[in-house]
Amino acid sequence: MSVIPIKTHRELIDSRKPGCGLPGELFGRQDVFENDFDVFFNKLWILVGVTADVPEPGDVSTVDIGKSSIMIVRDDDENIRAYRNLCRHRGSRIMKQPGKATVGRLVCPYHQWTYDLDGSLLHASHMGKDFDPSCRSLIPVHTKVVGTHIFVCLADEPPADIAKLEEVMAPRFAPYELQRTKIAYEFEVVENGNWKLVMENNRECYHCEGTHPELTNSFLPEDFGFCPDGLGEEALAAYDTYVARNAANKDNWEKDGYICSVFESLDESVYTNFRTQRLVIAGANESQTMSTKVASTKLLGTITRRDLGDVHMWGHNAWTHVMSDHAVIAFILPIAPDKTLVRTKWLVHEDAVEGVDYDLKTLTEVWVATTQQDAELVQNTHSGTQDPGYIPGPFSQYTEAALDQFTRWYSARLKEQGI
Ligand code: 3BY
Ligand code: FES
Ligand code: FE
Repeated sequence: MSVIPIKTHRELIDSRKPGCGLPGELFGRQDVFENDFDVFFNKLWILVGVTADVPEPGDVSTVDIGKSSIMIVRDDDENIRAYRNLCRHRGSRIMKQPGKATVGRLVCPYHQWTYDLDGSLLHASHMGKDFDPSCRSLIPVHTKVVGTHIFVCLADEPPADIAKLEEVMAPRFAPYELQRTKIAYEFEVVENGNWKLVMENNRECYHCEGTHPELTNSFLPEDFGFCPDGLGEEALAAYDTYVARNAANKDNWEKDGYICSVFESLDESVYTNFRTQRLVIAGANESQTMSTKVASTKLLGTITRRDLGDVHMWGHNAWTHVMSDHAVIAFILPIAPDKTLVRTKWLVHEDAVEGVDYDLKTLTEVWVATTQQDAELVQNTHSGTQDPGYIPGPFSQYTEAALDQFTRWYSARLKEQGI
């Protein structure tokens, strides 16, 4: 009996036909998952939260990233810091489970070693006079806050090109004063699919028209590519109207100083993979709601006009939409080859009052529905890619070019690590 040799991770990547999807084993295999986790979640910058997770000094948000657990802390000087959730004594978790808490000090539940919010060890009993607490501070995690987004990097030497993301995004987010927001709602779903399928799904809107009735009320799939071939006159005229409307909006925004241009840092040489653009919203052009009008009448930051469209930002583990009245920020954390946690947070002005300035259902219904629909799409696709009969098909060069780009970036980042 002949035995088919098992392909390596690299052989599987290199077996991809140009312009087509990845072979199914890259979504299902445990060894591939572990390599992926190490390269894309342990070595690169990832989005893990927002400043409103820890609004006050002493607030702690604990996030599990694979086997690592981190504590995001607001210190007494209001700075955001992150530490490994690891006691420097015998390694107990300091915060026992993921989630949020408020503390005066960080106290290990095992032998009560007590740490200041700045990470220094303040108290450890029974350790004798030769014990030097200054060598036992909590292990810091590299942290970068851009707008309200909290990025961390678990590597010793984090990629320097997060500076580009900060340079491009900080002025785009500035008028919204995203640090003066509160979390109106959080939603978590474990999608039954590989993290790459979750991100691929997010990088195209080919599927939007057929699967996201709520989102396409306000979202324009054309923003993510359009193929004119084979369309009737009516559809072509509608596309021309869309192009003209976009151009008019962009001139109008730029005149008021709102940055609109596309910026992409997606090619094989970059570590911090991201894209941004100010997108036009359908209808009233205000917000991703069923009516396309604002969900919160208390606008963000110093904003006075409602029709600012949607500043979107993709990263390799996240997507964000910032509108005049609210922001939707989502990120993923892989759990297993076929399980990916997706966390979504809706931010409104810190003084906005539910029931007065906004209605929670109006605010959240579009992205709750969209996320549930996407979870089903990802589950179906993951399942299909694990079928022995699966043969990866071609990406649309019009609406799925970003997937090909993502796949090439994925390959390059692994190659650099010898995979
Ligand atoms: O959240 C997003 O931006 C992506 C991009 C296109 C479709 N999708 C909903
Ligand atoms: Fe934390 Fe002992 S393990 S105090
Ligand atoms: Fe979708």
